[in-house]
Amino acid sequence: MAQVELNGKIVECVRGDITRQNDIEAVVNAANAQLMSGGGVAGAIHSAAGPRLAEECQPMAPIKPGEAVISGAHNLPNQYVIHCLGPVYGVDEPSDQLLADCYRNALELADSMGIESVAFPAISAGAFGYPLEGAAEMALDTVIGVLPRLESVRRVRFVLFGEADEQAFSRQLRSVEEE
Ligand code: AR6
Repeated sequence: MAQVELNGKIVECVRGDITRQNDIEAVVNAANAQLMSGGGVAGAIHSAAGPRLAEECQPMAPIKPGEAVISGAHNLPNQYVIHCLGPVYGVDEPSDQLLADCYRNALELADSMGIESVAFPAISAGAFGYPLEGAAEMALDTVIGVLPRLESVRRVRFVLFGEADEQAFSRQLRSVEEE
């Protein structure tokens, strides 16, 4: 685990399951364009939230790469789910900009709703094939760039499923701290 405080706001990287972040107001889904269940994060979030999540999301679909939309969290232990469609690496171009758009749009949406804490998975780093180190760098750089101008968001947590993911994100966060 790695944690830094930047002007009173916390950014942290932990190993865990995005569906078990009980102390976080909004969790982010690495969604598909149709906002339906799927594999990975989307499968875990929809099965923990229950079928009413897909029902609520249906009118907002389809979404485009880089876009973020918000719904209730239903049976998840959170208040909201923010659904982001990450880029398919090497297909949705420019992938780096579209991945940055996901993090920025999700945080700005959370802030516009007065949300104080947001947990992200490693968007696009699973089925969508984004290389881990690049995904970690883009995620941390974007969040740390956006956070100072947000009014309500005070805590951003990255929840990493695997050990290699947790290490890559934590390393990236520590490198920010050292600057
Ligand atoms: N909690 C936290 N992280 C997780 C979890 C979990 N429960 N499960 C997987 N991960 P992915 P993408 C990690 O594939 O690349 C879906 O099928 C995983 O190890 O969920 O944006 C959708 O329907 C990886 O590091 O998201 C879309 O079609 C990261 O979360 C497509 O996959 C993201 O993996 C989206 O692909």
